[in-house]
Amino acid sequence: MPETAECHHDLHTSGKQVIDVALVGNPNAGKTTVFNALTGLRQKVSNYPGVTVEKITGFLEDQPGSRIRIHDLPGLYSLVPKSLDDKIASDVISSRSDQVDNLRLTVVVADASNLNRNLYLLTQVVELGLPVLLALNMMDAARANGLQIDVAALTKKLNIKVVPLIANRGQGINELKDAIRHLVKQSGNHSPPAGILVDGALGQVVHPVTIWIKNHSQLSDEACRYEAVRVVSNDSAVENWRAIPHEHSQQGYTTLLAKVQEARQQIETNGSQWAMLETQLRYQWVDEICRDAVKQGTARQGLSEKLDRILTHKVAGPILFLLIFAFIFQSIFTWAQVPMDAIDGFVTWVGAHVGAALPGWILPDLKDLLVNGVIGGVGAILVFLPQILFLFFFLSLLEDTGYMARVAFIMDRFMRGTGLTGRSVIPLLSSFACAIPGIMATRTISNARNRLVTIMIAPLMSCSARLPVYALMIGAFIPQKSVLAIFSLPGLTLLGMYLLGILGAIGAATVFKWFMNKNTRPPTFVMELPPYRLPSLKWTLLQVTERAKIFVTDAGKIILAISIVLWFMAYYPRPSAGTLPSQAIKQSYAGQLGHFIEPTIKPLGFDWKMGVALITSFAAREVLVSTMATIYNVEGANETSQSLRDKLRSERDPETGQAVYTPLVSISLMVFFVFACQCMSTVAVVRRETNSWRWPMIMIIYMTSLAYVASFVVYQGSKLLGLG
Ligand SMILES: Nc1nc2c(ncn2[C@@H]2O[C@H](COP(=O)(O)OP(=O)(O)OP(=O)(O)O)[C@@H](O)[C@H]2O)c(=O)[nH]1
Ligand SMILES: [Mg+2]
Repeated sequence: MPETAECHHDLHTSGKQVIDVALVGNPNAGKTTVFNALTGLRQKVSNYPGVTVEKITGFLEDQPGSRIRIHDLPGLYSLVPKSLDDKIASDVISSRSDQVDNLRLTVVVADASNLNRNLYLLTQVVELGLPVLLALNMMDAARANGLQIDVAALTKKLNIKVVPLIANRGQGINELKDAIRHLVKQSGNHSPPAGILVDGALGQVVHPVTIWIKNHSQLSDEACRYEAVRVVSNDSAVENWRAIPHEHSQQGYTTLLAKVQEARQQIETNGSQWAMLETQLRYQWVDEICRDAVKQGTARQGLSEKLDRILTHKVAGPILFLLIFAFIFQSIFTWAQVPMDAIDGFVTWVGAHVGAALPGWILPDLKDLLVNGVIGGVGAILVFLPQILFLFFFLSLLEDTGYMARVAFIMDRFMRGTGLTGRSVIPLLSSFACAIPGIMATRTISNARNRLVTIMIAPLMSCSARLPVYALMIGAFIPQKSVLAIFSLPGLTLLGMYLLGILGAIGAATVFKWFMNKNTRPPTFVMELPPYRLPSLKWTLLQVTERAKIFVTDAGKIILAISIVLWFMAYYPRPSAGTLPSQAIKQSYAGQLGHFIEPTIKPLGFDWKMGVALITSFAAREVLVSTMATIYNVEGANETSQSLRDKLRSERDPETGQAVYTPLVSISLMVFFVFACQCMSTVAVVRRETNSWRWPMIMIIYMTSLAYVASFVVYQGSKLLGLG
């Protein structure tokens, strides 16, 4: 979280002037890896373009009292922004951001294994006139590709400091720190770096425009030439000069237009395209630099290409995707069983012992609150922590290896009908962990309509908060049968819930497309496929621990609060002596509330206890589990040794004596959770990202209706067919 990163250091910096340093570079070049190494923070790093979507700030890890503030920025290919995250980055380094007011140095982080394309951005950045440092990252990958980079020659050609790095192994980081410290000290007297060549014939062609700009600005001669090129090859750059006040009326904006037109005509006569002028010049310059500084040796056979031939294959690709996910969900059940049982035993043990150890003078009510409300409620969720951790672990592995980028590629085909492209897939896949980072990641989508649709469907992807609910229901009611020898029924049921969410998302996107704009064709999807990489186990585990901490603290607070409130509602008013526990809980406030809404949810197969849990889970989904636990604990105060799963299994309708929960009820409940919008944090983020209440409102209404209808169809439909 960026906020914590900033306040952590505020103590050291109060009263002193802070120097800002920005990290820029192409997406997936390793900026965040460099940032983490410089600052000691642990921001999310992953092997696909578009991980970082907001500015993140930390201080250079230094002697105490460092004043060098580093900004990690979203990746970008060019200073002409295309999407929201691009704009955040280009605004900061073009000094248009008021949060970064003392920018003294720009560090361009480049992927050395793809130097030409990465240097393109550098050619634009050096022209901004600030000191620039080139952090040449991924030297290991360059070497593996057979590239030999002559750092000294590169330094000389560019006339800026170049530091070679292997950031993920920490190599070169100390040199980079030294270079940053050195450069920010001597700011003001840096020698200008080399830039693109605007002389000879081209200089002649753009000369009139250069002169006009010179007469209308305070730019240096150099900068005027660069700007002239940009203006000639780019209409929106011309537009920028419209508002410039012009004292010499005959040289006003219309004159500029005429001069630009003339220059463009001349370029066309020479057989070039004016719109390509800037790009061509920059690549010419980059090529010339690389000619001297980079030698192409023999590359190792591309393993990435070989793997891609199978993994992104038209038929094999989607099948492998399903197999991989089936395997993951199955492992979540089997591997998590041992730690789950251990936590379960521990929580039950703590509950029993705390209850027994409390001194006699403590009010029995307070004792019950502690044991059944707090320990019981929070403990019920903790039991599912191992499964959530396994999910995070696998997702993180898939991202770090570069496989997630392939999934975007595979899914692009299936998304076409919805008007979305593979670009929306990565935000959707991040929503498997949590919809909030998923919604943030939509900032990389340049098409505004597609971004909005992706935001609206992201919460349909099953997030980790649904996992405890699925796991409780599947664990209690889906028999451990094997299917086709290698799969198990619980694992497949879980996969089914995730697929149902994906199908729901595709369906909803189709409907949104229909309402919003029927005729636009989806933009073509271009995404760089990163090379496959061996993930670092250490980093993966660090990221998983980080997520676990967030889950326990963030979710823990909500769960604790709701468990306490719920305990009060289930415990009071106290029944008169001799009332049966099942009667007492019915007469409690929670019981009254549950019975009030029972008629609405009965058609879905839910009883009043689930009704209460449904209400509380609108704050956060996993609260369902703690709510059920609290209600059952209060009801059967003396038999806490049973796990919640067993209590659900043995619950009988007091009148008919039949089981309240059947496999069908559990499926109906899971289906409800697949679709329902039960997360206040998501609603808040949608409100922020769309800047209106309209879309979050539409989201709550459409998701909840979808959930109700789907559960209804599943439950009543199966009944009609004589199932369950
Ligand atoms: N081989 C190799 N991999 C690296 C190196 N530095 C970073 N990586 C990996 O490259 C991938 C991208 O790293 P990030 O730091 O997330 O890249 P980024 O530039 O912040 O990406 P965006 O935020 O998407 O723009 C991750 O899988 C890193 O582990 C390096 O020096 N060598
Ligand atoms: Mg990043």
